[in-house]
Amino acid sequence: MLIVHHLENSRSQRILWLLEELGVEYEMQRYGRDKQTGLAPPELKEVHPLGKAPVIVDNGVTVVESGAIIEYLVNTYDDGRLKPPDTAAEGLAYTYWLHYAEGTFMPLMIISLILGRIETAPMPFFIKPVAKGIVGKVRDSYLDANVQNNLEYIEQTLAQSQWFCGDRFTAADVQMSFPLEAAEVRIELSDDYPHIDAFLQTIRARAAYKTALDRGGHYELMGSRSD
Ligand SMILES: N[C@@H](CCC(=O)N[C@@H](CS)C(=O)NCC(=O)O)C(=O)O
Repeated sequence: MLIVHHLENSRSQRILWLLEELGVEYEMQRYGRDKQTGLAPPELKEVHPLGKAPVIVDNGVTVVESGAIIEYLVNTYDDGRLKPPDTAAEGLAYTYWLHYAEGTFMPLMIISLILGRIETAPMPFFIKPVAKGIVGKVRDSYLDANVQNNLEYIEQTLAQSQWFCGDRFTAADVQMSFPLEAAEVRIELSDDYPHIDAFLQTIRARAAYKTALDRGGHYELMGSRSD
């Protein structure tokens, strides 16, 4: 039986969703985050040295890294529904978005999370304005423009077709769901990015997404509108 090591409120939620879309049976091992740090518990290091989620174990093979897990699952269990042919233009788009999610977009969300943590960290009162000044500088000189640029790019993509690889739903949409849910925690998407907002509403209406939510447990991403 395939095992998914699932960390609450995390990227591994989309792996549960993909498994539901594929109709693959799986067992779930659920881990809670440390209440103060938000980090994964040490037990996850027993599954893989990096101690991050998601991790899957299938037939004795351990697979980590969301994109690699998605490729493995689609190559092993899909009947051609969730991946466009390699030769088609959609095939290139599929590979692109599968990598883009973690390679380009998520680092911006992590920077945003860390800056938010610095702003709210307990520190001597005379350090606070200095810390806030540095955080503000990083936001103004790098983060905000990059997040906006990327969201505009994604918005244009979804204005042209309903899904990331054209008119059909693929596993690249599953991979892209998490970055967009992370962005949604920080930015009111419906104002400036109506197609991204519609994408999120559409995936949430899918039966497999809902089943995965029921199985994965409470799902609430870290970050806030001020991060
Ligand atoms: N790029 C990796 C990122 C893995 C990752 O950072 N996972 C987060 C969950 S959203 C995690 O395990 N965080 C807990 C921690 O860092 O202790 C992937 O997509 O699998």
